[in-house]
Amino acid sequence: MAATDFKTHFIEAAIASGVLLFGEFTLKSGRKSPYFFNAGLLYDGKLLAATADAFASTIQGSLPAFDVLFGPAYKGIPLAAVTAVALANRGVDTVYTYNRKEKKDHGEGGVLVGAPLEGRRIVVIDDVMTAGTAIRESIAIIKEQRGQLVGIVQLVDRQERGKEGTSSTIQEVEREFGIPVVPIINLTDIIAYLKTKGGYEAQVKAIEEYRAQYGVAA
Ligand code: OMP
Repeated sequence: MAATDFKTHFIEAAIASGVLLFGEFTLKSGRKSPYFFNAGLLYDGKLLAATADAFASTIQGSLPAFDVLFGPAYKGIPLAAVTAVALANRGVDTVYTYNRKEKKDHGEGGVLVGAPLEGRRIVVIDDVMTAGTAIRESIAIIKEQRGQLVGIVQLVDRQERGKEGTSSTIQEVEREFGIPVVPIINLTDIIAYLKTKGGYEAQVKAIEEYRAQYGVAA
């Protein structure tokens, strides 16, 4: 499937399965948003397979060589796992790791599950980027474990302003950590889909107002 076909198909399926919702949502950053992307509801096998393929293509096309996929808890965990499978199906051997939200002090213990990160090149696979708090938490874990971050792939870039307030969160993270951050879909794709589809005029209006307040130019 071509990249644009994937985007249209993915946004359509995400709306149909309630992964992409319209209404009033308070975000982690405190911003009040007229839409929300809930990767926790991405439980349809076919849609997940298509998502894994998109992650794999993005990694192969836009990111440097790496050793480990890191999927941050919770929503990044299945995304990293299915992406490792999609890469294996393409003949690319890789390993993946995720963190626990709670540190375990019995059994095997520790904060990480999966491949060790120390001394290895890491790509982060995650769901949504808004103001950058979640991704900075992941980067801190990788640093603590002495892994080398080489790139980030996000399922959805909301194209919002970062903490500094002028450039986008993605640009801020790229600058601060000197690595590429590549989204699979972004808000521009979502708006374009809604406009082409028709019948979403009120939602588009609300999203464009929100974008005027918190967004950055595409
Ligand atoms: P930041 O930490 O502000 O970048 O927000 C990203 C996190 O917010 C994601 O990892 C999600 O937990 C959550 N989120 C969504 O899942 N979907 C959205 O559409 C928006 C958010 C959000 O709260 O900004």
